Amino acid sequence: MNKEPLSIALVGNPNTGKSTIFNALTGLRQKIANYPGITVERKVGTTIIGGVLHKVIDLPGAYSLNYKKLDERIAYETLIGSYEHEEVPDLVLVVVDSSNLDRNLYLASQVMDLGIPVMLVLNMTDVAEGKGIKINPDLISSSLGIPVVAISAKNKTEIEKLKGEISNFDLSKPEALKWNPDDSLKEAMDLLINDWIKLHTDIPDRAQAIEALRLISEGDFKDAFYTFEDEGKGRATIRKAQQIIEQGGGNPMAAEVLLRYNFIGESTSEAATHSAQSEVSITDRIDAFVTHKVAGPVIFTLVLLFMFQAIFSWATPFMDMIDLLFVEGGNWVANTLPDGMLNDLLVDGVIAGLGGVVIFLPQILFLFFFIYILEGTGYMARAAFVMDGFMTKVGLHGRSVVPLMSGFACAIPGIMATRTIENWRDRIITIMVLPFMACSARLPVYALMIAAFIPSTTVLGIFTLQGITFFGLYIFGIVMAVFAAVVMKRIFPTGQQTPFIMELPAYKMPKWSVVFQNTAERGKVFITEAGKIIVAISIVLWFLASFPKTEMPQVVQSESTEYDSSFDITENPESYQLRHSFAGRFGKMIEPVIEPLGFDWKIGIGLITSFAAREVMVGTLNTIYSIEEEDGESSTLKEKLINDVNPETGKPVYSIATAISLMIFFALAMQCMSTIAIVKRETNSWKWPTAMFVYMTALAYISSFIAFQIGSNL
Ligand SMILES: Nc1nc2c(ncn2[C@@H]2O[C@H](COP(=O)(O)OP(=O)(O)OP(=O)(O)O)[C@@H](O)[C@H]2O)c(=O)[nH]1
Ligand SMILES: [Mg+2]
Repeated sequence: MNKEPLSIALVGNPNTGKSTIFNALTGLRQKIANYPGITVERKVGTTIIGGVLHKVIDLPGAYSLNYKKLDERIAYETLIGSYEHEEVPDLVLVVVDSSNLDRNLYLASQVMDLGIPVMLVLNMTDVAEGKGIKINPDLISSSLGIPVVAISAKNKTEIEKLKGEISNFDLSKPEALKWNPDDSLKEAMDLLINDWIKLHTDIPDRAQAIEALRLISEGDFKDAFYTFEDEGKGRATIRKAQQIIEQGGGNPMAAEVLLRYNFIGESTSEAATHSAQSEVSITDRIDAFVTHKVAGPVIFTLVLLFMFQAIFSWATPFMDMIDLLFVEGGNWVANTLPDGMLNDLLVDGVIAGLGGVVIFLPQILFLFFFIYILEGTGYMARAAFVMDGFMTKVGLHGRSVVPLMSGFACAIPGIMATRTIENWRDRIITIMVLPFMACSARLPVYALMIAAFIPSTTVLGIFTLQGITFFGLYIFGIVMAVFAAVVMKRIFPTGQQTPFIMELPAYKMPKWSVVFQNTAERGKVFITEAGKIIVAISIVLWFLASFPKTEMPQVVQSESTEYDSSFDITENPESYQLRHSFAGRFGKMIEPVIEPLGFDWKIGIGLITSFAAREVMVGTLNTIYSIEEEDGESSTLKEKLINDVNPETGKPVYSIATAISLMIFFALAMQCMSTIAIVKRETNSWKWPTAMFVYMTALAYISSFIAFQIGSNL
């Protein structure tokens, strides 16, 4: 029994179930999905086994310790003990996909070289069984010389079995290098370790062999954990080590790989047997169609079209219910509380602001529900595969597809997911164009404008004009992202093109508990996070829009010298008050700037507040229009927008041209502080977020200007 608290790291190839095991052990909810490259950060949790509290570290997937990408590097640094000077883990669980043993064991054999206690977790035994693969864990264990446990992480009792193995694990230090490097490789490794690694890093002794092998096959170092006093000498030493191998008749890039595969082959040839059924798997049969050159992109487009049409129409009944709830709730509060400031603040400020946004919860939930299904089934990886050729042409990369698709939910996880892109130039371009993807925060604005101003005519039997406009806005975002990428590709010198290799995972039934929990989680985040900002902004806004109190002049005053030229006898006192409030004056001040886009000062106020977060726009409009509304009347925001009349011209404030111009502005402008912050963090400089803000917002202004000028002159 292990009585000491351990730090246990989970490593393995991408998509092998590390995070699933992590979640089962710790009770946390790391994101999991059926495609490689979900986890891009370390996550730490704890688990109690036999009364002892152990630390568990979930790591991004890696194919090998010779890392190429930022996410793989995090795994490597953790294992060699150079991650923020943290200790090397006490125990490593190498999680492998049992249905794909050979390739998975490559990494396992590298990890074994680190001299850390290793346990092999053969996961997805259920999948392997389905494929007719039989594995003998004991045989693998005896030939590799490490404990092996076979489980399916979906099964609770098997997780308990894993815990039992951890608890009984023998932690004595294993011998290093079970495979035999040949003489020249050994000599080259010694040279690098003694003349370079020991002198210039604090990598512990037992991890030095692995670092030496990495340097030999890479031929260079490009990383943070070296002290670079003597870079030239480092390169020379690596070169010398490579020459030793070349003189022995080997190839420095392949020497380790070949020897290692021999070792794995010998150890496992008997351990896994395939039953002789060579029938084409279901996955292959589906893929013949889904990844087809022509059918693939068509299916991809249809999937998106269906998804956005469904979001739009399925959510409507729920949205009507929420709407009713808030309108009635507002009325109830208005009639129950005594008249006065608190009443106004609650009804016109908080309830109106919040209601304006909560109403979009059903659409947000449907959006995430579909995204989690696409991720859980494994379709996401197909989307990347199908779009790779196109992506490369426009200056992106196959690996950009998944981050871009995540951008439909929110730019922030999308930007994090770009860590799986190897090439810095590809990565930065993907980050810079990603916020064009229509994120869920834009959804409320789009939905409001469409519901109010686009007719709900049926098209082609199942689609509606509203649904198609909605889909069109998503396509517009994609087109702009592509266009921006093409331009940026010209600006930035082309780096070396890295080939696109992404495994297509087997199709799986999504784990429904994961889909529902995650969807609910996102709904909660939307309500609480957006709710917080919106309540705060609503209160401030209510104040700014309600003060200073101004009395509307009486009609008889019209002959007096105090005649207010902007005064209009059809205007009600509430709207007069609003125009003369702080917010109204401010809106009026910026009106000249936004007027050419078709926006009045009320929209202007909304634009300003929405630079904090886009969805705040709707709450702001709701607050403003509620304040303006005559007491006693109450209608939905949609109706208020349709009926709003400009007192100076007597025409409706919103025309279709205004609505379209506004949607275009929201499609293109960089109105999200959190995105700016994450881009700063991921690129480590203010240069990129600043450039992003300027170019996106300028593009938004110009495009809305053109759209409105054309639209209103038709
Ligand atoms: N059938 C089956 N599916 C599993 C099992 N373990 C995990 N999965 C599924 O496999 C997929 C990948 O699981 P993750 O836990 O995200 O894998 P990961 O290793 O963390 O992936 P990366 O973070 O991308 O490296 C998900 O769809 C899981 O639901 C298992 O034992 N059996
Ligand atoms: Mg993971």
